[in-house]
Amino acid sequence: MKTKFKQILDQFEIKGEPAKIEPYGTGHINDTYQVINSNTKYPDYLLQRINNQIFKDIPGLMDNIKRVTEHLRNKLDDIPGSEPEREALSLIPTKSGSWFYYETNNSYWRLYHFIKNHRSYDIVENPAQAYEGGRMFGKFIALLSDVPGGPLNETIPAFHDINKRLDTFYQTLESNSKKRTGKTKPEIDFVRSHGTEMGRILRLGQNGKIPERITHNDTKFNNVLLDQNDKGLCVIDLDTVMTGYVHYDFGDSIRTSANTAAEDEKDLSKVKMDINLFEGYAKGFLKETKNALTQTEIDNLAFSAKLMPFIIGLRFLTDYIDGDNYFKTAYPDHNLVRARTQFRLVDSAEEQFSRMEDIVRRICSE
Ligand code: ADP
Ligand code: GN1
Ligand code: MG
Repeated sequence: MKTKFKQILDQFEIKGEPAKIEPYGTGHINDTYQVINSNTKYPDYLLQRINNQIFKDIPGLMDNIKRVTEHLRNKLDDIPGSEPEREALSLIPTKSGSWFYYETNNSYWRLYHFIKNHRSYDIVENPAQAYEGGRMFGKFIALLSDVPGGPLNETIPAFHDINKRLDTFYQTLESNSKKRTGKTKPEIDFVRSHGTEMGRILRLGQNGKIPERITHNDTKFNNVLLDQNDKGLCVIDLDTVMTGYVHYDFGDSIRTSANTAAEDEKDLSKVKMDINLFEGYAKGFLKETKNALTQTEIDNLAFSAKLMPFIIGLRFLTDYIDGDNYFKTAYPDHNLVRARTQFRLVDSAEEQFSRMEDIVRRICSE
């Protein structure tokens, strides 16, 4: 193992001896590594270099994660049959008692227990998996409805604020500093023609028609781990847990849980909102949340399946035009490909909108 990683791991209260470290997962934001223990009786670990270009207040972010994981563990302790150590992330403290290690070269590191024997999917294969994802993200909101100690820190200001996202997009377009708009006319037109409609959830929130809740805000399907039987195990990637609307979590999940193709599928004929996957996800999510949600929240869930692919497509497109400064990319047009996929999903959700509304209504009346 490289001396650099040895030195970092040595800062944490780990058990056993790290034998191997490998890059891990397909996240777009942090640098993630699996740390294998030389002694199988001790845990493996998940080391992350937190992206401090994106997250400006790392102590505040880590304080959120500490509060949220502690609260989840306390709640799970009271649920018979739960395994709090596998069903909630657990941070390993540093030897000096902090939840992260600041390295002098402007790097912030954290360490979790690695949750063994999990499955993680970038594409959902069947409605039963979608159901489990929905159940897990729904339960996450339910369990976090009473986190003590006041509001969480806002780790990315205005994260899902559509007006701010549109403003940033138009400014980026205006400056066009990387001269990258040549191939994007259809996508720019798509933003222009859909932007106003997408303000609905934010307006409802600003007018006090829907409540703020603690939400996850990044409910991509690979941010929930399943077990070896495809049952929901643990919600991960807690960097964006903060105040939001339930629609952000429901819609962001649908864009991956009900998509028949990968988020960056180039062949748009494969990209579709699958109504059976939608139904599976909605059943799981609403099983855990429907008693707590208001009628207005429920009435707008189907709409969020259009909003979130739109917002995230808009962010991919903005990042493409801006020169790929935010999301990790594997090739030059990657963000543009992702944006096209998301906008295709918006269209597909639009085509099936009344069926989605019917499904939500039916589930809530059962
Ligand atoms: P990013 O913000 O870059 O998406 P994540 O926190 O989602 O980073 O982590 C990246 C990947 O690492 C996840 O998609 C998952 O596969 C894996 N992962 C994260 N935390 C754990 C954990 N505690 N145990 C096992 N795997 C994990
Ligand atoms: C990022 O961190 P990751 O890869 O799970 C992003 C989400 C996007 C997603 C698109 C903090 O999620 O908002 O929806 O990529 N996270 C952040 O795949 O911006
Ligand atoms: Mg992730």
